[in-house]
Amino acid sequence: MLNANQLTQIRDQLETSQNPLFFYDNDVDGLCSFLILRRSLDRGRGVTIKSFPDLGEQYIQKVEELNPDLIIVLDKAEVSEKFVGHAKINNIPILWIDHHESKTRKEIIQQTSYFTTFPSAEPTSYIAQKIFNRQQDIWLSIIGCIGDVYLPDFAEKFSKQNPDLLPLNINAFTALQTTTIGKIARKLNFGLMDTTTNILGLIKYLFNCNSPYDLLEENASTKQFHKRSNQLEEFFQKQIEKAETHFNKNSKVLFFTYSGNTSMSSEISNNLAFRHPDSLIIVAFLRPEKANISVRGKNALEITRAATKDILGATGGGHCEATGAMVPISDFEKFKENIKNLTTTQY
Ligand SMILES: [Mn+2]
Repeated sequence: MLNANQLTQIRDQLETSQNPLFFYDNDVDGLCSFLILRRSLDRGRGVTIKSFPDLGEQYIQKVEELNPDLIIVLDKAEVSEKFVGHAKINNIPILWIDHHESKTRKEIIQQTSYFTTFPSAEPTSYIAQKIFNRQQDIWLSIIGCIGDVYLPDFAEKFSKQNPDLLPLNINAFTALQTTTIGKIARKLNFGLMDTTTNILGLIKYLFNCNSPYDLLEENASTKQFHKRSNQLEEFFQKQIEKAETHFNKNSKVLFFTYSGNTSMSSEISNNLAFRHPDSLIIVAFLRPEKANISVRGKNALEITRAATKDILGATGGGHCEATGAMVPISDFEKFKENIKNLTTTQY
């Protein structure tokens, strides 16, 4: 975890800024980090990052449009060189807070104020909470952390006050699949899979929410969020059912592919990993051009790296037991073959 001095440095940079512009990863940890900092500062604009694997150069346009005096990058492992270069030329400092291993070149990272909890890898919404330590934001940090399968140190206190949302003595993995907080985390991930206008509506509402109940409540402001997240929850449950009926129960590797309008490999793989804790889970969303892949289980990172190593244009990375990868569809069979070879020989 970052030390007190680092947290103070971050806080000072944020408080000095008059017009901060936040770029945050398009998931619940990224979203909650942004919300916590935005609520604490009471100023700044936010943009979800939809490019992968890096914060792409297409976001330079947003910087030019909004003319910030500070750029904050949250929960993103990579930032493109052109993006950093543009900020440098325009004298806009970049404050980059993350918890993933980064492959961005050192010389590029050094042009930013870079703070990472890697390799202990506490989520960004945990770091965000520790910067301002506001009691009224703890629930947001809990949701972001559970979404990233991490149980923060303030969870116990939260559980004592809200046993119906997060029971005491539960691990993060189980919490994500079985508790109300876990359900909210997944619903928020689904809520982010919507149009920009609808996401903006949700975020505006979240600026002023006081508790998870404000989000669970059905009202004019949450109507679209519930509609979208229920629709995707239904699709999600269907994929889980499909996966369960297709699996070869004797295999240690559970491979599941699906397609459709929405990629939710991360959510599906988390759920399947919870149901099959001793298996290696590989979930792939097949698109015309490429496959979005999530891997869960022991040695997931090693296996992901090894399986994408000899595939041109493939990217992959993440945490020890939870990774994401992208493979050109033309090489998807090769990826499958690599996994097969790796899991029969080495693991
Ligand atoms: Mn994260």
